Amino acid sequence: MLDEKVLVTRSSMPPYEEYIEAIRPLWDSHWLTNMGKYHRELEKQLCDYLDVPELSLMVNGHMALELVIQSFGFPEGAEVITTPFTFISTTHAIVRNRLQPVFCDVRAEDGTMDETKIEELITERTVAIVPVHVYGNIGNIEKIEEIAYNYDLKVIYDAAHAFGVKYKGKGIGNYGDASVFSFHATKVFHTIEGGAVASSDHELYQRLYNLKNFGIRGEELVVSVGANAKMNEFSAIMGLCNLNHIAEDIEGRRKLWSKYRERLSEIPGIDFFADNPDAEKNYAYFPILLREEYPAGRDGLYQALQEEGVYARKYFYPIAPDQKCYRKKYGRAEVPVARELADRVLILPFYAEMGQEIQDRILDVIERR
Ligand code: T4K
Repeated sequence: MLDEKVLVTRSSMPPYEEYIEAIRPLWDSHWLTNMGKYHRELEKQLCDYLDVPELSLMVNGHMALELVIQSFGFPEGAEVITTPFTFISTTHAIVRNRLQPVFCDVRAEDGTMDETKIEELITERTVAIVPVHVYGNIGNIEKIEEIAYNYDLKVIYDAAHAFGVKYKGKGIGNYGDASVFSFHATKVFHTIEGGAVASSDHELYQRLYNLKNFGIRGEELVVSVGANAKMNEFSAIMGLCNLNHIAEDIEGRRKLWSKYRERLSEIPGIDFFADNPDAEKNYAYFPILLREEYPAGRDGLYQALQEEGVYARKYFYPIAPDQKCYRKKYGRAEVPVARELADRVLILPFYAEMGQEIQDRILDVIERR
């Protein structure tokens, strides 16, 4: 049993003094939110890091997704093809916009949307495709975008897990009509809570600005009905500090990732998701898939790890359409691959600071079962 609980992840923290020094100017300026100086600086630095021309910061990834979907003005009840194998936020963002999610199955090799099953789901009511770069995996995005182009559909990527991923040498936020990142405390890069939309459509940013700031365009001018989804200055400064350390953080993850892969590859009954050779990874999560040859099975391993104080997670089980809030509403989705992956997947603890010792103990438990 480990002395301390080991959770699936642990927020990276910049050195205490660095953050304290960085927030000190706020005590002079008293300017804490509403697109302040640090908000603007973070947007600028993130455009560089993510290799995107423009970016709109948001209070969190979910609101970014909800508002970007809203910004396209789809008619109520229109259909959006999406993936069942995701965090519930993706589906909620569609449904809370009064749109109908249509679940497309995923690819066994990487958990991303199965591009060969999209066309059969398209109807005259389909308006968009919302795929997810699940765990930072990049699927067949060329084919998805080709289908969208042929049927005049928008492609909005949920890139919550894909911070910093590059595809064919370009920042992943350059693909589709828009991409949404999450900067939640549990992510590779975080602003405590936060998120952003990236798009190459300049007009979209005007609509997003109105949606995230009450539609206010002047002291006496409100041009549209907007929400409040602005990132505050404390969060923006956390982001700026975390960006200073992102390279070493990702390097720490890479080392742990290689060790996990090396030792787990020796164990019968453990599979991994395939890497896309054209994508540069961000080492966001470490998912494994348990097969019958692994005697304890997924749930047995989950339990055995907990007995040793290690809290792995079953992201994403049950799949979104099987959750209580959707089960009755939309009937049973025909997504056997997603259901099978959800039954087999386990996310192992994985964060730069975890260190070799804890990792070895986790690996020992997995090997013993
Ligand atoms: N789309 C996708 C595909 C997503 O995965 C997400 C979020 C979103 C959209 C929405 O983005 P945000 O609105 O969240 O920006 C966690 C995260 O809260 C969530 O951001 C993330 N996906 C999801 C996959 O994981 P939970 O319910 O598992 O969080 P929780 O509280 O159980 O935390 C997990 C572990 O993280 C803890 O065991 C310890 C560690 N942790 C947690 C917190 C809150 C920390 O180290 N520090 C912390 O402050 O959802």
